[in-house]
Amino acid sequence: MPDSTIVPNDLSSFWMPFTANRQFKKNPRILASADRMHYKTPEGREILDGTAGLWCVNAGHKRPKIVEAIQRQAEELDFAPTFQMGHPKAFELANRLNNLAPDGLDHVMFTNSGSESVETALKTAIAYHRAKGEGQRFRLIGRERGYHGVNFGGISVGGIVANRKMFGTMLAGVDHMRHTHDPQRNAFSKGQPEHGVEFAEDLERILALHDPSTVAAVIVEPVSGSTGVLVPPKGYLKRLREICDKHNILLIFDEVITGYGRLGAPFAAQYFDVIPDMIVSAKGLTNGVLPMGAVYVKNHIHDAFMHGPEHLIEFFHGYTYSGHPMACAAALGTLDTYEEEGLLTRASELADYWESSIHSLKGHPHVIDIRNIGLVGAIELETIPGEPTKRAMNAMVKAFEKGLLIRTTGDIIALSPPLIIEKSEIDQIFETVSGVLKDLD
Ligand code: PXG
Repeated sequence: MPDSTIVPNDLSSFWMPFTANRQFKKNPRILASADRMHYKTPEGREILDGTAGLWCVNAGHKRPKIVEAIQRQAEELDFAPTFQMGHPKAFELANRLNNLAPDGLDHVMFTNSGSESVETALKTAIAYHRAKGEGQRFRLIGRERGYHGVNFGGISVGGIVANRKMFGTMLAGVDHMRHTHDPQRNAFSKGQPEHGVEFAEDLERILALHDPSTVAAVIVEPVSGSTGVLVPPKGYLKRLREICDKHNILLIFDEVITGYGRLGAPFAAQYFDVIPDMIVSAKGLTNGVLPMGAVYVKNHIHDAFMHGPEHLIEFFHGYTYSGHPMACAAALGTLDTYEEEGLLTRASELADYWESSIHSLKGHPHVIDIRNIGLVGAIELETIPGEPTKRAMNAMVKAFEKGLLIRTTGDIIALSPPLIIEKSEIDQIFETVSGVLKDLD
């Protein structure tokens, strides 16, 4: 019997994540259904998806291959353990992903989110050095303005102040490089900024302080997403790779946003031609349809654990739902869709059009910087004095009223549409944003 005390549309019980709950619940924005490039509100109003959901729906919504794969899987095998057991799709998926990842990262661990993928990679890095007899390498180095999810390891190496300040001491043994944002020299850069390769030398400064022999890994987003789309200066990632190599430190790329085609290659590692020791991923792996993450690991890291008596577990880590059959089915349907439609490279075909479209907003009211790479873009607005985040938040609400979904962080508008977007829809995004900016206080 239904509980008569439950009111179906009461919004109070759900404490919403990363949301201004009181403001939202006074004036909710509800997405009730979705198809390809569009959401629909309960009243049937169409909303163009300018953000691929939360940077995850790379193939667009309600894609038949993915829907069918999930339906079939639910009938065939709902759940199977992957601790000391296996099921076919987990191995099939790992092998398919192997072909996508850069050469040499031939092993993959499954998780259920980007945050879990980050924790998995950080733990693997520390355990790897210990397995090699270098247990003194325990330090982890992240970067200011980095986002690596919300778990304790991730916020420790992360550098977004609001995500850290409420949560006490976090992990010990963590340090941060400076971020690469330099609007004085690089404002309105198209693609990778010219200036800033020398920011990589900040890693050497930190290593000199702690001694390189104490450092296990460096983790960075190749392009920082959540902090407002910070594109790496030319040469910067290559230099980080060189410094890590020189000191036997693992380099981890957090590709939760850049993975699965966002820049025009399967991974940013290939796009920038800089190969890390581990790649952290999630989001686009299943097109956002079911929760799943994957961590790609270089062979020598995997192999370092494959010693000792064969009846013993090699690595004490994993989740109940690592390689969940439903998520594997969704990921396989997603890979089929990406491959059939060439979506993992489509961003490279649209990148020039995207770039000139977003930069046409230069000169609009409040715009102090525009940044882009692949099918990602950011428009930074001048902050209303004393009221940070308000101007961009108002832009988001106005855009939604005009039928466009955008993301904001601080006073930055971030855009990252599904990779199936057409040029006419790119036009629509920027016409709408243009109207919103002209309308803003
Ligand atoms: N690493 C990176 C680089 C991310 O962008 C995570 C880890 C964590 O993933 P999960 O699946 O645990 O959320 C992320 C997530 C935004 C936005 O609008 C970005 C994320 C999540 C929600 C919103 O910037 N990134």
